[in-house]
Amino acid sequence: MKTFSIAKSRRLRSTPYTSRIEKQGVTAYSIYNHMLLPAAFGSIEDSYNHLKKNVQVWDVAGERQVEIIGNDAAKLVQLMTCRDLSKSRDGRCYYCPIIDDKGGLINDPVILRFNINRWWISIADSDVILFAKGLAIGNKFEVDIFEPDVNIMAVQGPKSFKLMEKIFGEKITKLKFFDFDYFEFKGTKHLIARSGWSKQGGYEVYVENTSSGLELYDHLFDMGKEFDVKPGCPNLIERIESALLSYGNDMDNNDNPFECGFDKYINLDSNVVFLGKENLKKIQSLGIKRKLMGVQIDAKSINVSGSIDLKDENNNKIGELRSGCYSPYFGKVIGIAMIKKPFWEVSQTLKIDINDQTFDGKVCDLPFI
Ligand code: THG
Repeated sequence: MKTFSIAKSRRLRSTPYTSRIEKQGVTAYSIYNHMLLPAAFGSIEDSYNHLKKNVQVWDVAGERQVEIIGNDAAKLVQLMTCRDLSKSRDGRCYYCPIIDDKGGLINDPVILRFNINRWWISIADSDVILFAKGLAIGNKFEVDIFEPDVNIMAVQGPKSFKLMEKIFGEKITKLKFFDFDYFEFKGTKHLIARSGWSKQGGYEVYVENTSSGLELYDHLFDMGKEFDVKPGCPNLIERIESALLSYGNDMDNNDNPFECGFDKYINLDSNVVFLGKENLKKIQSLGIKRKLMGVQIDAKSINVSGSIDLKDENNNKIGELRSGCYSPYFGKVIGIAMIKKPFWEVSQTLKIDINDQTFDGKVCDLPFI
């Protein structure tokens, strides 16, 4: 098989950690917000087993920040999301679907509130900054919108708590899930949140001071030897088992937040103003015709690029698989699929062709575990 490499350029951005992870054995990249996002360090299954037991440091600088400051900052942030942020508070993160006027998903970021006039939108892979600027211009909002030089480093896994305590002291273990605060490392304050794109626990360091951040990166590996620290990255198997959705893979602008199971982040009853509200009300009253569900397939491997049709026994298409992997936990392939009504019922049987072979599967709830 021919192998290809990614041609780097200014348009395809490196991160401050790239030279380090290349020395540490990164074997695959994905591209996220026009930036390199490591996708593998050797075997994804080995990394998955390691992540569930130990601690890893991840270069997730591709999770870019869109900073919004100014007197209309709160108005603009609220205009973009169907989640009611009127009772949000400073120092907290909020997972929020961003939608357009039709109710189509634009992104599913984590939104950080510093104060009512300063927010960061920590984005998944789409150009939210352009959408935000368009809305601000059209509405003549008094805001500044820009991408600050912030490069997130995630520390994930059950031993992340001990490792971070060793460096930042006991105070960091008191940080609640989705809260953030500043913690000092050798005289430099770093914004740290208890969050991350795994369900194994951990932190995200929003590095603004790059040289101190790189020193911290190296220090994590020095101090982490006793916890078997390794470089890692968002892990396909772990994130599918945990049903952490990936924008662009599991859902995109053609899907609405009800179809994606975001019901608890949709507030149609409060009087907050956001784009697409009337259309979401319409969608809610008509009822959705498809939704994201889990599937389990009696196969030992799968490679999803694009999407793969799911069929019933009469070969009618009942949905499409959008992400999938072999799960060591279940001993079979699991995946995230958009399934048509009425086939979305748990235990609905299905067929799928993988590498010219047909396999049986069934629909199940998300998350798998
Ligand atoms: N961290 C930060 N930015 C990000 C991501 C991140 N931007 C891109 C991408 N990931 C956005 N997508 C998600 C998806 C899920 C979660 C976070 C970001 C997540 N969900 C929890 C869950 O589903 O259980 C918690 C949700 C909640 O309680 O509100 O953590 O990972 N900085």
